[in-house]
Amino acid sequence: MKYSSVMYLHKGCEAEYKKRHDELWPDLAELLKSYGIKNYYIYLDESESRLYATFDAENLDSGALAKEPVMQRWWKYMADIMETKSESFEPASTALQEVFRFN
Ligand code: RM4
Repeated sequence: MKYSSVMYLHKGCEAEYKKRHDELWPDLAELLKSYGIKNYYIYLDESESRLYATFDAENLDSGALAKEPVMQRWWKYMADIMETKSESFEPASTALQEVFRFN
């Protein structure tokens, strides 16, 4: 299954966001892999500072992933440059609906 969502970056943080992902923590990469996440892409719309994310996973337990210490540490690390949910450091996001696919 393909997951797609939009996240909200603080204006002026585009380069820092890319830098942090270019230097993605190896333990986070391992964690995402262990949850079956692959083909993970994040695209930036510079005009709106929006981040469009898409990845593939089967039977993803997103609730369990959200509780993983490495995931929580990463979200906290990213929280100074992204909009987060009010009750946690998890990025605020909106799920995107698939309206077209051409394979
Ligand atoms: C993003 C955000 C997402 C995470 C990726 C790796 O900035 O924190 O939740 O999956 O990084």
